Amino acid sequence: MSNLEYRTAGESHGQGLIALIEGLPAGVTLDMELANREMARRQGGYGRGGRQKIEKDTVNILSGIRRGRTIGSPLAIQIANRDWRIDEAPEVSRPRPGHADLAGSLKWLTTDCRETLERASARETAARVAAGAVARSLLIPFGIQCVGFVTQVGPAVANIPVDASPAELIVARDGNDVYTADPAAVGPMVGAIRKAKEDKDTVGGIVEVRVFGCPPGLGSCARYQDRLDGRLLMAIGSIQAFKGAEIGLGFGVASRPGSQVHDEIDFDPGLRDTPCLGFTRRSNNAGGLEGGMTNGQPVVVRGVMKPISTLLRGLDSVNLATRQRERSDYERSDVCAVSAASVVAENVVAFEIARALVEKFGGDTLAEIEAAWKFYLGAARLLGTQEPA
Ligand code: EPS
Repeated sequence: MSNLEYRTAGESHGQGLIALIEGLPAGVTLDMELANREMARRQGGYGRGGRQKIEKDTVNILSGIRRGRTIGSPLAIQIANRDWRIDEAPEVSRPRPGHADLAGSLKWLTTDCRETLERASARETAARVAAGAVARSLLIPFGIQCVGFVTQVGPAVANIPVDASPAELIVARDGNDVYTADPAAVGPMVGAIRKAKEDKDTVGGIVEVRVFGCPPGLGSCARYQDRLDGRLLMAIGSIQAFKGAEIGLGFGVASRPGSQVHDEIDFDPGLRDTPCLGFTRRSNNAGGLEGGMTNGQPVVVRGVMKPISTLLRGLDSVNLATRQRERSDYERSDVCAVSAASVVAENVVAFEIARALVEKFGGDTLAEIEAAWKFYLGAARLLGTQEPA
C-alpha cells in the first residue's frame, strides 16, 4: 500500500506508450499543467530531430483519479504515438555501434534490429517523464522542488553557482533552448550542436538535478535496496544513452583528502524551520546524501549522456544478414538530446524522491502523510533540547 512504483510499456512506433503508477496515496490533486509542461519540455531542446514535429505528447490518465484527485488506485497513463507504423517500418540489418541494435539482435536471435530498437529507443522516456511529472504532484504540498538542467554539451561547460535558488535556476534554464542554467554557456553549447550537425555527427553532455526541500531521513542505511543514493544512481544510469551517474562531488572525491571532501557541520538556530533543521554545512560535496539518507541539504545528482548513436555519416558495421562489412543504418534521429535528457533526469529523480517520501511518511491518504511529516519534523526539531526520558 505504501509502496510507490511505476512501470512502462510501449514501442517507439507502436500505438503509444503506457506508464502504470501504483501506490500514490488518495487525495493528491494532480497538477496536469505541470505534467504536460514537462512532456512538452522533453520534446524540445536545440538539436532534436524531426520526430518531435510529428508528436504532441500529452498525459492521458485512464484510471486512478476522480475529479482531478487520486483515489488510491493505480494510475494508467497513456501517451499516444502519432507516428504509429511499427508493422510497416523497414527492417534494420546494419547495427549502429552504440545502439542496442547488435546486443539485442544477438539476445533475441534475429537479424532485424528493429525488433530491439523499437523498445530500446529513448521514446520510452516520454513514459518515464509522465510517471515522474504526475507523481511530483505529491511533492508539491511538502514544498519539495526538483530542477534539472544541462551543465555540459560536448566541450562547452556551464558554470552554475552551488547556492542558486530553485527560482533562479528555473528562470535561467527556461530562458534558452539548451536548458542550461548558465546564460554564458548557451552560445558555446549551441555552437557544439551546430558543429556536430555540420559534421553529420552527434554530441553528448552532462545533466544535473538539484532537489530542494527534502527533510532529513528519506532513504535508509538499513537495507541496501533502500539507500536513496543507489536508487537515484539507478534512476539516472538507466536513462537511455547514459553512461555514468554521480552524487555531489561524485568522481571528484577521488583526488581530494577527506578534509576537503566532507561537509563540516554547524548549528544555526535561526534555520531550525528549514529542511536542514538548523544543522548547516560549510559545503555540500555529499550532494545531500549520507549513509543513503537525505541530510537536509539539497540533493545533487548528475549523469553523463553519450552522443546519440545514429550518425548521419554512419559508422563501420556488419550486415547481420550477410556478415559483410557495411556502414551502419541511418534512421531519422537527433543530433543532440542532452536538453531533453535533463527533463527526463529531473522527473525520474522526482519519482524516486516521491517514493522515498511515501516510504518514510506513508499512508493511504495524503492527510496521513501530512500528519506523519508534521509529527516527524516536530520531533526532529526538539532533538537534543529535552532531557532524556
Ligand atoms: C524519440 C523519438 C525517436 C528518436 C529518439 C527519441 O523518434 P524516431 O526514431 O521516430 O525519429 O528521435 O530516439 C533515439 C534517440 C534512439 O536512439 O532511438 C523521443 O521521442 O524522444
